[in-house]
Amino acid sequence: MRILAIAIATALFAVPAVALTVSDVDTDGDSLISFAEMAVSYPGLTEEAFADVDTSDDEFVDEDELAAALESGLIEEPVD
Ligand SMILES: [Ca+2]
Repeated sequence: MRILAIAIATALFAVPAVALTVSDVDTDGDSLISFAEMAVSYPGLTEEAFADVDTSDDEFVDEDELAAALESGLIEEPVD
């Protein structure tokens, strides 16, 4: 059991790079991130950068777009 616990702890610490989810940024609970919501977590965010993350061009960033942007390094985990 001790080995299993260590393995789980290691796995948890191994994936902090893609830990940010839409629910962390979404403040109105619609499961989408608007520019205004994203700017709260990323104060320096420009509309151009937001448009790069919003690959479907619908003015909202969804879970897939957020994950893709984090994975490609387009955006980083907000530091707070
Ligand atoms: Ca979108």
